[in-house]
Amino acid sequence: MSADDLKRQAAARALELVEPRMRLGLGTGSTAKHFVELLGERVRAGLEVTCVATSEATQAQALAAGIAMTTLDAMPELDLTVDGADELDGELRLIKGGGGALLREKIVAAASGRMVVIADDSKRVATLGRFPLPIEVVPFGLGATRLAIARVAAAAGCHGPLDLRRSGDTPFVTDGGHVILDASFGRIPDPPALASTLAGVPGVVEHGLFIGLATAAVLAGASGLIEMGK
Ligand code: ABF
Repeated sequence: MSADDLKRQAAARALELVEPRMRLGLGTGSTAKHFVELLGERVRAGLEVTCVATSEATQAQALAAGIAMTTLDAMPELDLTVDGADELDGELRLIKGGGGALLREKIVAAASGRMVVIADDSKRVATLGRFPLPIEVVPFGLGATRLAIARVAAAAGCHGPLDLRRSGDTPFVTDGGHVILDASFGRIPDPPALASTLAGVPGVVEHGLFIGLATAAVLAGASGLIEMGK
């Protein structure tokens, strides 16, 4: 079975958690895309839900699929968000932001009663950090912000290059108009410590460590579905 088939399986399982009239957060990325596609089929068959997207790309996909969309301003509390992840550990701590949508993804997840992660089982790791940690920063003062991040990260036991993400010849720009530094730490020994120290650096808008946000995960692998959390 291909990685894409596994992603679709995880998405299909998460769809079973959706109930009529739920307020949903829709994630971003190739796995979340399957979820939106499958949700669209249910909506066209009569399911009533109202959704908020975590990116412009997901918003466009959901609208095209006929899903009723609103904003987090109009609907600031959500029942359930279903989103992908770049890595997760045994405590449902995540690295997200490989697709560049971490800021909206975190705001939407934090506004949700439940957040279910859908992924293929290659995303599960013993220790977070193999996937470069995305850190969204304002473009002003990028050099100073990068230095400050390197200092606080080293104090939290994390060392490695902080690469400015690019899109072709120019820096990648997020939906919020910021840029992303990808931190190749290799391992993050204490994710909560790093998360709180990064949040205190001026110029850092958000980082891709999601701690205490995911309530469950559905991971699809060759031997079937693994469900974590509640
Ligand atoms: C989003 O999509 C991100 O936070 C994460 O970077 C990515 C996972 O992508 P995929 O499902 O394509 O592996 O959820």
